[in-house]
Amino acid sequence: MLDGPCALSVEEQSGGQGVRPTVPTEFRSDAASKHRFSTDCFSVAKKQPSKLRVAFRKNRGNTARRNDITRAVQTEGVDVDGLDRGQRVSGKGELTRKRTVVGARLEGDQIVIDVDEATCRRGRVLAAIGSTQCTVQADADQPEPGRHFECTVRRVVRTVARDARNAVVTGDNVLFVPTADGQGVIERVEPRHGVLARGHQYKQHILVANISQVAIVVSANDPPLKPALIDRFIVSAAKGEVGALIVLNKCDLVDLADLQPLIGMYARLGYTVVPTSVVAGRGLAALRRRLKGQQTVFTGQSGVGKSSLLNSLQPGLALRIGDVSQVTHKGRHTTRYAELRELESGGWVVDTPGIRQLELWDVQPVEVEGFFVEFLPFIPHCKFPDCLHLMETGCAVREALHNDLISRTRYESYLRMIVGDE
Ligand SMILES: Nc1nc2c(ncn2[C@@H]2O[C@H](COP(=O)(O)OP(=O)(O)OP(=O)(O)O)[C@@H](O)[C@H]2O)c(=O)[nH]1
Ligand SMILES: [Mg+2]
Ligand SMILES: [Zn+2]
Repeated sequence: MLDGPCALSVEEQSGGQGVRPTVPTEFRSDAASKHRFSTDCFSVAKKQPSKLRVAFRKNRGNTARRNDITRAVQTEGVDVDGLDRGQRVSGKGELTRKRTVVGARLEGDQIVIDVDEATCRRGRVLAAIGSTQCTVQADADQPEPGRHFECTVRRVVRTVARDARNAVVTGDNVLFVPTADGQGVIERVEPRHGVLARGHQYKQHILVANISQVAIVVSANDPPLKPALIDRFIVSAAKGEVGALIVLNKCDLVDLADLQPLIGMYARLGYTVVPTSVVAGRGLAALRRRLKGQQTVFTGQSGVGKSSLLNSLQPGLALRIGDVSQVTHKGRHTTRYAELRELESGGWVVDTPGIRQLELWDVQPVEVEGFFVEFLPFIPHCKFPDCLHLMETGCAVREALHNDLISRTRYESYLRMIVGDE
């Protein structure tokens, strides 16, 4: 469970008139805000600034020591009492370093760089390797529609990103300038809507941007089914404010009757479960229908068949497929980076590398309950308003669990997210 540090703050520079920081959502009193995003960075209310002061992480030179809290306190008097688990003290020159970016404005909490749009083309990032090498597909209404360009990224695009790693990600809508034949430079990343992110080494890692739903792919067997991972993905999708769909692949390996309790449980909670088998050609038409007109990211453990499913849906995709180790029953991490593809039947899909464990990003313990839809009717009946449904007396959620109104598997998933499972 991580609470991400804010690496970026933005100050108004253009005369200071008519601008005030809005109150971050965690300080608002309305009840609904409890289950919504908490935003680290202030947004500007009225006039858009022409210049921004950006406090940025160094993206060149030596990185400041990140873990030497003692030294930081001695030299800079950093307030360590205010730190919680997700935060890190950084040495001088990191969070304090600011740079003026001329010609940029804010949209919500996202910085948009002003560019000469007449000289740029619009496109979508199909794949981003290390945020510096990206394949961009020109949009349908642009010159050379559908053409792929191998693009580098303008340094300012990395500077205004909270973390250079997330400067350009798969799925981004970008403005780029073609340079040599089939090459170009990305000049701007448009504000993102719907992202799938995870925590990685105490930082947010955005896996993919501009998606409308997550297809959580699990296999009925080989590798074995892990319901806890499904629940983590459900929370992650809800946090990213995108829909979730459960794809239960490799149904040819089991008797589907054995999985009915699981399918029924998620169906009762309102999630669509699509049983599929690439081998038997089962469920593919149903899956295709669910993808039509959507921006879907396929995610799940390695070896569950994400790439195989996508290839079966559209054979021309030719995504690489690996086998599952007969010794460890784990996949071999065949897909190495997120790849976006346009479907002929309408919609876009993203194949992603298999993951071992999903670390949730920026999800506070108090908000996890809000992502478990079956808890919601009981939460107002808990004796204590800040009940975390662990051992508190008068907990209506635990009472519902004892009365079989909440499934034990789901409650255990909730517990793991609150107290950790290591
Ligand atoms: N029996 C069976 N095997 C399948 C099915 N779908 C995929 N496989 C096999 O599962 C293995 C892994 O498939 P991939 O498509 O590479 O899995 P992935 O989820 O993309 O894995 P990563 O790229 O490593 O994350 C391959 O040997 C596939 O042939 C299925 O429906 N039934
Ligand atoms: Mg794959
Ligand atoms: Zn409770």
